[in-house]
Amino acid sequence: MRKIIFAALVLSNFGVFSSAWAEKACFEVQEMTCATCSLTIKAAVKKLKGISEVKVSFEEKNAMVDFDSQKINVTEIKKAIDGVGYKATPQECKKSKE
Ligand SMILES: [Cu+2]
Repeated sequence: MRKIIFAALVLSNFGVFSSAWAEKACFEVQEMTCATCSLTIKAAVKKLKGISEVKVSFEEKNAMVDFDSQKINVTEIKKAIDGVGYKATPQECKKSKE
C-alpha cells in the first residue's frame, strides 16, 4: 500500500493528474452572527486567485475551501477571512454531509 501511495505522489508531481495541486483547507470561523456573514466570507475568499470552491456554513461556523496550492496557501485564505472581520482558525476537514 505504501508503494502505491508513493507512486501516486511521484506521478502527481509530474502533472499526470489534473488535480495535482488541488488541496482542501478547512477553518473554524468565529464571529459569524447571521447567514449574510457566510456570504461575505465566501465572496472575500472567492476573489482570491487559485480558489476553485468555497463553502461557508453559518450554522456550523466553518468554512471549506478548495484551492490550488501553487497559487495560494492556507495562511493567505485565513488572512482574507480575518480581513473581512472574522476569525478563522485552520482545522482538520471533517467529512461533511452536503
Ligand atoms: Cu452576518
